[in-house]
Amino acid sequence: MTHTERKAASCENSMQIDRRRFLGTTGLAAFGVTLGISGSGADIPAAYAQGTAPAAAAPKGPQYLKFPGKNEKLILLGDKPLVAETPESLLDDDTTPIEKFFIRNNGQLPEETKTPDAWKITIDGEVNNKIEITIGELKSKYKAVTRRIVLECGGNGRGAFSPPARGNQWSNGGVGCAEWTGVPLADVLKSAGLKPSAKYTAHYAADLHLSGDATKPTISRGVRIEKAMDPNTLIVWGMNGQPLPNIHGGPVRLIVPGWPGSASQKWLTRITIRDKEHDGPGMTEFSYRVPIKPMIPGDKGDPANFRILESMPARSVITSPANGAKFAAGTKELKLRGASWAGDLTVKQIDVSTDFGASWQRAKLEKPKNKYDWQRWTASVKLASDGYFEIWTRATDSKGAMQPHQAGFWNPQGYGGNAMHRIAVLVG
Ligand SMILES: Nc1nc2c(c(=O)[nH]1)N[C@H]1C(S)=C(S)[C@@H](COP(=O)(O)O)O[C@H]1N2
Ligand SMILES: [Mo]
Repeated sequence: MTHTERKAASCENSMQIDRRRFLGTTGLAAFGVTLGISGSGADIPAAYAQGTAPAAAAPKGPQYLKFPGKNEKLILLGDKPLVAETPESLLDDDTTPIEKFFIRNNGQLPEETKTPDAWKITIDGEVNNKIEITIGELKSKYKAVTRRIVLECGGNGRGAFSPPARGNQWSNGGVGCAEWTGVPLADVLKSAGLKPSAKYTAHYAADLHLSGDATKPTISRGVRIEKAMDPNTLIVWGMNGQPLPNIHGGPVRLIVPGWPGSASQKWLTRITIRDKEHDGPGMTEFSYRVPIKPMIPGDKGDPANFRILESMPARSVITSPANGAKFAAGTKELKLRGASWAGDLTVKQIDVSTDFGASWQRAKLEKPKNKYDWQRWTASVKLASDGYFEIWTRATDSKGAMQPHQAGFWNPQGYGGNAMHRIAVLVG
C-alpha cells in the first residue's frame, strides 16, 4: 500500500466507527439533530446517513445520576447496582472533585459507619503474623502519603466494541484522578511478614451481594504479590483532603494504580495472602480477562485462551470543549484541553486531528505530578471555515503503543477497549 492509499484506507475505516459512541445523544441534541438510534446497535444508523430518521424513533437520551453530593451531569449507567460515569468534559479539573468522580458498584452499598477510626482490617494467609488493625492505628503507626492517582474501571471504553460486549456501556468516563491519602500496602505487609509462599492477594469487603443474600460473596479480586508490594499501591482513607466518602469505599479502600479499578477494593475488611492466583468472584472465566490470541468478534470464546488484565491501555480524552459545543461564525481557532494516562506506563505523545485522522498535530503534554497521576495536555487547532468538525485525540504510551481508531481485540466482557476519543463541534 502506498502512503496515500493507507491514509485513505484508515480514513474509510474510521468512518465506520459507531457514531453513537463519540457523538452521543447529548452532542447531537446540542445541534438540534434528531436521530433514529433505536438502542444498542453499534453501526452508524442508516437513518443518520440518509437523513430519514422517523421522529417516533427519537432517542430517549442519557439518564442522569441523582445522588447526594454528586454532580447532576454524571450519567447513570445502572441503578442496581449503582453505576455512573463522568462525561469527558467533566474531567477538566487537574484533580477530579469528588462530586464529579465516577461510581462503580457491583453489590449493595454498605451503611455508612459512624466510627471510621474503629473500622478493622485483617491481614492473614501466607504471613508470619496475622494482623488486625483499625484505621486509627493505621494512621498512628504508619507514615501516611498523599498521591494523585488515576482510578479507571477495567471496562472503560467498552461502549465502543462492536458487537456490544456484556456489561456497563462506558464511554471514556469510567475514570477519575484524585488525591488519595493512606499508607503503602507494602508497609503493612512487611509488618505481617510475607512467607516465601506468598504469591497473590485476595481482597474482601463489607458490601453485600446485589441480591442482598449475605451468604453470597460480592466481588473479590486480587493482584500478584509484586503489585501489592509496589510502593504506589495504597490503603487509603482520604480522598481530595476529605475522609473517603462511603460511595467511594469509605472509610477505607485499596488503590491499585494503573490496573483495572476492580482490584481497588472498597470498604476493605480483609486481605488474605495466597500461595496461588485468587479465584474469588471477578477473577475467573471472562471476568477482567482478555484473550491471549485475537478472537472472532461476537464469539463465545474459551476461558483457557484468556489472561488476567493487569496494566490498562493508553487513553486520551478531550475535556474542553465539550462534545456538541457550538462556536460563533468566523471562529478560526479552538483551544483544546485534555487528560491522558497509560496504566503502568506514562504517555509520551498526544496527537489531535480535525479532519477525521487525515492529518495530525501534536499537543503540548504535561508531566505527571507523581507516578500514576494522569497527564494533562493542551493544543490549539486552526479551522479553515465554519461548519461541522470532529476533533479526535489519541495517546501514545512510553513503549510506543498508540490508541487505535476502533476498539479492537474484541472479548466477551469488553476489556481493553481504547479507541480514540472524538467530539463534534459546530462553528457558525
Ligand atoms: N467492595 C467493592 N469494591 C469495589 C467494587 C465493588 O463493587 N465492591 N467495584 C470495583 C470496581 S469494578 C471499580 S471500577 C472501582 C470503582 O470505584 P469508585 O466507585 O470509587 O469510582 O471500585 C472497585 N472496588
Ligand atoms: Mo470496574
